[in-house]
Amino acid sequence: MAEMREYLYKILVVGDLGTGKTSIIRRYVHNIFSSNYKSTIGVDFALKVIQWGPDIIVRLQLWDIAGQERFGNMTRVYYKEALGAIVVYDITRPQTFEGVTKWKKDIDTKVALPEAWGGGQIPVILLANKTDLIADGHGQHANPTELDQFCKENGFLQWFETSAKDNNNIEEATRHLISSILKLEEENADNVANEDDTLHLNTNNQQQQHNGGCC
Ligand code: G3D
Ligand code: MG
Repeated sequence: MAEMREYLYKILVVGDLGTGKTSIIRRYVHNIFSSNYKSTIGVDFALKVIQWGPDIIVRLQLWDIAGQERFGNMTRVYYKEALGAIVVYDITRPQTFEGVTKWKKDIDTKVALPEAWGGGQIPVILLANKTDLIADGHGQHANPTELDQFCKENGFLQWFETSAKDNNNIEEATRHLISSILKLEEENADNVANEDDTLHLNTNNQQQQHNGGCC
């Protein structure tokens, strides 16, 4: 039987205030959507444990900004050791799309892949959130050609339309991000100094969810 491998990945979730970052994380980790969630100032993180095939377990630590979005950037400490990121905008508020390039620049200037992986930009996906509101006449679907081009020019791995409310596409988007990190992991498996991607975090505040069962 193949040896079990476990990976812990820190993933940042950024984007302008009110775009749905916290709702996406809550939907993905706890499978709930609540419109009365009140955010606190600071940083929250949630852990999702994923059985990725028969011999790989991925522990995804999702970092959520709580309140500091209004400054438009985060400190280097927040970005430290992240291996992937999710940038969210709200399709009903075009100005939040303007924030997307700013957040991507913030990521690219403050964090890079581990030296052992050759450095370079961490994989980032783009989420066009709140698509459930299109049916109510708010916002519109993305133009795939335009958004493909935007992703290419700005170094995004891929874009996805999502709805935290309807639980649409969040799982798929996250799988895409994880598989790109795992690919890097495999490509660099022979490189030593892999301690770089091991996180040494205070786990006291972690909310842990094992695929449905609460612990
Ligand atoms: P943030 O963490 O990026 O600041 P939140 O954003 O997750 O707090 O969401 C901001 C508001 O948008 C919340 O509404 C939340 O319920 C709503 N929202 C988030 N995602 C979706 C979605 O996919 N569809 C719809 N319709 N609403 C969404 P309130 O009213 O609590 O401010
Ligand atoms: Mg929030």
